[in-house]
Amino acid sequence: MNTQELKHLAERLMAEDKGLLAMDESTGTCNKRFKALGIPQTEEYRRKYRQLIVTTPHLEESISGAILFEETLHQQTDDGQSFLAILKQKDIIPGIKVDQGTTPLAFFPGETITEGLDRLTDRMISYHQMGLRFAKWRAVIHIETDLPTKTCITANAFTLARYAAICQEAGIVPIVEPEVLMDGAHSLQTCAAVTQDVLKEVFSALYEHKVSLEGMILKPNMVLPGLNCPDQNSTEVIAQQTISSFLKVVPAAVGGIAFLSGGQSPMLASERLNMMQLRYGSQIPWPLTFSFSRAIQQPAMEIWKGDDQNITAAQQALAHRAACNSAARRGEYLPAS
Ligand code: 5MM
Repeated sequence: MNTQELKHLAERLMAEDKGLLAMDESTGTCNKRFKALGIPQTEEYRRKYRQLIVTTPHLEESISGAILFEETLHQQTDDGQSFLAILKQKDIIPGIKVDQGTTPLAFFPGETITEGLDRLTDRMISYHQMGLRFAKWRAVIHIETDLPTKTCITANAFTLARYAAICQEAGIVPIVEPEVLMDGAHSLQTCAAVTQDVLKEVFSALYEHKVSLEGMILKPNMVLPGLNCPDQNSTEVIAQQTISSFLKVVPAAVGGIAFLSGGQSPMLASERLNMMQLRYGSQIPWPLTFSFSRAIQQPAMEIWKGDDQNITAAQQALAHRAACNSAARRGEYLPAS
């Protein structure tokens, strides 16, 4: 493992004013989003959609890296350019989602474990040869009565750490994504407690597995009340609780923190990141940015709807949300824009 090279890569991914674009929806997730908008759920339409994204003008001004799904790696534009080549021309670092999704955790109803460690070393070596320089693995934690269990948290922390070590051995920066879901009626305080418990276990496992913290990026949820919680807290409180939670449990050496949006509206996700930068930007030890999927892509997908005539307008919407999040990273986002 070349720790200096990994650190340098993490620094490039966390470059000032920029963030990450998650465009790594698995086929099932992408098709679900297409179905809701009446877009045909075929490989060709997924290719057209990803072509729209990678050819968006000015995307590189706000985006330092793009997380891809396996299917996209081998796809090309209508005129035969590979998506990977287009991203590299724009100086957007290509990354890859390497987990293979979640499956029920045996004996723990309602909880899941993420799969994908089998032959991961070989896959990493070939991804590196293709020019991919970072990867992503998502673990999912549900909050319900009596959930999450310690067993679920520990099992997911272990697999995240195994994945991260395998990445670094192959010269790939791991994005470590333990997502505490927003689903449910739990309070902000519950989300804060669970998020801290999860991150404590994750960093303990990363330490045990000798993962270089400088050469990794954490992709966490913001600390939020559940979607059905009657008390929806203000942006100020969410920013304060999120930052104070991370200050307790995320080591200062970590290469960066890049939030997932998790189902927040695009505007709220930008507003909350903006507030964190505005109030706490000078006090936090890590670069703090975004790694959104829905909160960047959703408006563009809704405009596109699978129709070529809508490509330009959809690309403008995509570039706009990316620019809004870049502004939020600087603490300069204008709410409701
Ligand atoms: C939580 O999902 C990740 C971030 O996306 P949001 O900003 O929309 O929350 C996202 O990268 C996710 O991991 C990928 O879309 C892959 O998800 P699936 O469910 O397809 O494996």
